[in-house]
Amino acid sequence: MAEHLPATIATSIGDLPDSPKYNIKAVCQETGIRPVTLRAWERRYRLLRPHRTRSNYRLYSERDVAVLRWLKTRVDGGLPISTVAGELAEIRRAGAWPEPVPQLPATRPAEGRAAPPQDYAMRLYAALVSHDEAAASLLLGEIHAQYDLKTVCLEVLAPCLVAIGDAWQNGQIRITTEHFASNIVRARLMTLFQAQPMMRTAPRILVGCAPTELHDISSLMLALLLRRDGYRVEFLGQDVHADDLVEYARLERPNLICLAASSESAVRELTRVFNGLATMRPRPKLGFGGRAFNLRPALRESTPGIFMGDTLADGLQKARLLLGA
Ligand code: B12
Repeated sequence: MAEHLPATIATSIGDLPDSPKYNIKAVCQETGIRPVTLRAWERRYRLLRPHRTRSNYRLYSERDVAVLRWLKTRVDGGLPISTVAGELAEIRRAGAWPEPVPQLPATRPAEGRAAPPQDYAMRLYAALVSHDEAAASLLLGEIHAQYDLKTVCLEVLAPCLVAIGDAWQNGQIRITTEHFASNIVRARLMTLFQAQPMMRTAPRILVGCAPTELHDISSLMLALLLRRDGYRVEFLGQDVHADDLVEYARLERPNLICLAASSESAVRELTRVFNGLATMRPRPKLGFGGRAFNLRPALRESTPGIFMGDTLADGLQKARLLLGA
């Protein structure tokens, strides 16, 4: 195919042209969906009705391709196609379209059976500590193609970061190496986060770090997984500004604000923000978690708001309980 399928981001899938243009081979190459899967999705869930040529070959429009990218991203995130098809039908019944998904660089699954996640964590660790960015990037692509997002975050990237932290603490790697490695992982997570479709009508969550807190990778993972679960998530990153966040929340009225803290001083700052937010009416749900609360469980009791759990998986579950699935 001489011409590449559209990589630009329209503001709505509905704005994209619906004229027949691309054959099934081109669409499958571009979206990474296998032809047999695409035909099955069409047949079972009536997701798309591509135009037909005189010889009965399917021809897809730019809009069809954008819908398929949206479906594939949600399915890759771990949702069953039946659920995603239901979501699409609901959005269309409301006369709307899903948010367009930016195109990620294509990743190809490795040949044969996937290695266990801990093997990937260690291979990624080796590539990162030797500053081999090309190898790390290839591995990250492979990992993403093999596992759902939750496994990627919790069973590959998190253990890899912990190993990096331990090596730094033991003097086996230098600070520069730790910074290099964590920035590569963070950049990848940010790309994945931005590639998740944003659900404008879903409950709204702000995720970030307490004032002074710089460890924002775990919050980014949480934001990514919550967005993958269909919530409307904004990621605020490191060191939120206490007074400004309170003002922003008064204007935007999120349903849940979730902040992380890894040290006791960050917990004190978090308490200050939450005391400010507690005067809001209606009051958003205020959630917290992070390393500090795991190292000193007594802090869970003395901090205002809701402890979201020891792990990011607990945090996801708690958000579902608080806001509904
Ligand atoms: C990358 C990194 C940094 C980067 C952060 C970059 C970034 N953008 O995030 C930088 C260089 C900025 C940094 C700085 C520092 N770091 Co640092 N860092 C790390 C490292 C290597 C990885 C952190 C990480 O992302 N881990 C992966 C995540 C997934 O793990 P986690 O945060 O523990 O999260 C788990 C739980 O805590 C929980 N969780 C976390 N957040 C949330 C939120 C919610 C809502 C919920 C429910 C659960 C939850 O879920 C996860 C498990 O599922 C760790 C090593 C480690 N063991 O983690 C050290 C580590 C955290 N850092 C450490 C230290 C000491 C520091 C510094 C003080 C160093 C210094 N002297 O300057 C500063 C502090 C800066 C600050 N003001 O915050 C120590 C902390 C020791 C301690 N007593 O707690 C560690 C453990 C390294 C070590 N082995 O000693 N660091």
